[in-house]
Amino acid sequence: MGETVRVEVGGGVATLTLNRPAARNAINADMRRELTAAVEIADDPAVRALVIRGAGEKAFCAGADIKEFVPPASLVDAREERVGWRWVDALAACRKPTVAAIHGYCLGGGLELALACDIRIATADAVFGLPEVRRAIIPGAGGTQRLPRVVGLGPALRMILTGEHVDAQEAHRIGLVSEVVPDLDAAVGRLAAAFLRVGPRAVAYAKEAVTRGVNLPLSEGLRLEGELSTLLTTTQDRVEGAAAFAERRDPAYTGR
Ligand code: DAK
Repeated sequence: MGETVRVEVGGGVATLTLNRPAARNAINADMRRELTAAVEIADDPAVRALVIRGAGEKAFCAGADIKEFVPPASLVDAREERVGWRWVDALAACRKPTVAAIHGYCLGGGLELALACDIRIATADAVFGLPEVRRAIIPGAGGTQRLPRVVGLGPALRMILTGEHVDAQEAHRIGLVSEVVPDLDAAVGRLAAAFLRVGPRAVAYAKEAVTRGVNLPLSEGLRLEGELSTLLTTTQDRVEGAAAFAERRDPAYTGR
């Protein structure tokens, strides 16, 4: 892969590292292009989970590269830029578990990226915000839609309308991150180990049931859950899971 995004695959986990530390990993046009390609690594059957991190000590990601904002965009350029951010939705639609492992600044498009992941964990130095209105724009990569769905309307509106930062403790309190950890590597390792223990198809269906279901009326969500749940009763992995339990051994899942 290129220079602005490092991609490493090992032990069933693909790690994407945003790699412009001198610019606080701000997302420029090159990085948008590289992220578009990089998220496709999740399609590799050897990859069971995707982890996103930021290079350097200061930031996960400080958002879109503000230095590329001038001059005012033509409608054509604006549309092109929008297309350049489609990887965020591709990431959100990924069938495998995705984790944003956050340290330092996580702002604007960087927080939107994290919101497109299933799980957000952070170190105590992490700082979160959607400062777009301070730049006279609004969050445009899902922030106005995903943040309220994660933390609720009140805390989301406060963050979006003021552009103010929240620290890791507050982010944890409002449910923006599920865990504040002393050691990001160790915490990522624990999550990765958990993802390697579960049935790959089951985890994909569980994710689908939750992420699609949350936007449906309850009765339709329950129907979706029922259908996916029924489908899983037809798999070899289900038989393997039961056999492994009876034989007191680890299951060897194949995704079939
Ligand atoms: N863009 C470009 N450069 C950035 C940057 C950014 N977002 N953030 C930091 N840098 C650069 C700084 O300019 C500086 O570069 P040099 O001067 O050394 O060349 C270097 O990184 C270090 O920054 P600081 O000196 O400011 O470092 P500090 O540690 O003191 O402060 C900071 C770090 C992250 C708090 C501060 O740099 C900051 O406030 N940065 C801006 C954060 C921000 O406002 N982010 C939101 C941008 S708006 C779209 C979808 C999404 C978006 C747009 C369109 N479409 C679908 C169309 C997203 C928009 C956004 O994210």
